[in-house]
Amino acid sequence: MKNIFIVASLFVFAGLACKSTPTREKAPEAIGPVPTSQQLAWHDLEFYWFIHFGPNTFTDKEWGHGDEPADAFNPTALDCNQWARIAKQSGAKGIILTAKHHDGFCLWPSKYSTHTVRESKWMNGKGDVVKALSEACKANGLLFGIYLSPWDRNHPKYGTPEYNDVYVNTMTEVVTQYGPLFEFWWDGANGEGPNGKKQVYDFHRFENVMRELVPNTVVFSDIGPDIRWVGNEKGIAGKTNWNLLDTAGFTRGAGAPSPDTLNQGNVNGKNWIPSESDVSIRPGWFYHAEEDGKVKTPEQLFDLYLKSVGRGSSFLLNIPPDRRGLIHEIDSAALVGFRKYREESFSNNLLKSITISYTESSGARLTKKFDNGFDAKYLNTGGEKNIISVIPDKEQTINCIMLKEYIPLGQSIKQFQCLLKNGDKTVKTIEGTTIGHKRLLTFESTPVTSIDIVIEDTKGNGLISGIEAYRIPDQLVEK
Ligand code: FUL
Repeated sequence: MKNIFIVASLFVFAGLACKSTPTREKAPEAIGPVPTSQQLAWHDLEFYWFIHFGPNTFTDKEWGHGDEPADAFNPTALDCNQWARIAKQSGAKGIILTAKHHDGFCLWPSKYSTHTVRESKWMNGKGDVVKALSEACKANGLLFGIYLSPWDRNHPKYGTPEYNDVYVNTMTEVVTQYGPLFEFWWDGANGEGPNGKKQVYDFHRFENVMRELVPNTVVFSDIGPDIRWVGNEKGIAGKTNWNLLDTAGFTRGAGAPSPDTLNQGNVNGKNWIPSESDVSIRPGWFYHAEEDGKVKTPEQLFDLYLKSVGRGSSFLLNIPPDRRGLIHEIDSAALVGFRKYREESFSNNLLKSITISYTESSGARLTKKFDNGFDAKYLNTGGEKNIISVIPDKEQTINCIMLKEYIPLGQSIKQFQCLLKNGDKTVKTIEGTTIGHKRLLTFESTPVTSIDIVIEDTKGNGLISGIEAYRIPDQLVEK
């Protein structure tokens, strides 16, 4: 009896094993470097502000010399809550403030400098812009970040080894007093100090201090460690944009890889260092009244959004407060328009009720139905040359496709096509290279009954984790 039971169990077990083996999906493996949890959270922010504010605002300079009197800094109606309110309304997720620019003036009363808000007449020397903005961000549900220029044209120690101590001390002050910080910005500009000397920065030490004090803060510089510069100040990422970068043999500033490499990343790069696309809403980084007529339009801002976020990068948009210490009305109107365009464009996903069929990693052709848009974690296609057919329940006229790749397991898609079909006919073919965090492709409005996404070339898995389509206002289609 016992033996019969054992034999019967074996049959059942063998039967189960046979049944499941041929169709079993292979769990995908990570391909190459993967993001840290902090980097992943940062990818999701997509759009946040830069604020350049300081003596330059009042002296009409872009690069102050460091010898401006502290009293030059004198906003008449500074209101960090107004900045944060407008940032929030614009849909930004955070603000990075120039706590110190190249002129060395500290927007907080640093113990390690004599060129600070404390030495100015503003609020009788009792003001602290860094504190005020960090509090305003918290109150408005925004993240806060700090730019602290290593180049300092004021500090007497600049150009000597002791300046590295000064930098570490000021960095320690801001990260411990005004956190939590989502991002910290190391500018690559490196010129001479007031003593005519150039500094040899101890970035190795700076990095260790950051990691020790604030391990959750992502650190930006031309070459990371966490986020890289996009290689231009126009806010434009490469159409091919790898989140990977080789940094061995390179240094920050002049020793960084070429702007082209920073723009596109390295296909087989050894480190996960995604790009951030920075640009100012005006020609300058600081406010200049004569640029009031040159504020970017909502259309231009939307175009930059497509060329940064839509290429898997992030959009760091600088909004410089004026001499009152307020965001100018013209800038805030442009931001309202930009927000409206994003809402109008992306609030109605036209691929809500869809059927998707694709070949999964075991080789089986699967069909899945979605009633409220594609919401699977990813399609485990196994990375073979694969056709993912997306069929909406009725014909849809679209001019924008949004794709996402499952980046927690790395970035692997090198080339893809979207075939827009009507009936059996392919009416339009859209070519693309990388996808990464997000890829927005825009084109002339086209009625479609299905879309074939063809993964042409990948380094491995090619895990698609987002598929949406939209009809955006025609004038916003990327030029
Ligand atoms: C550059 C600086 O020299 C500019 O003044 C500005 O701060 C920009 C964001 O980075 O390197």
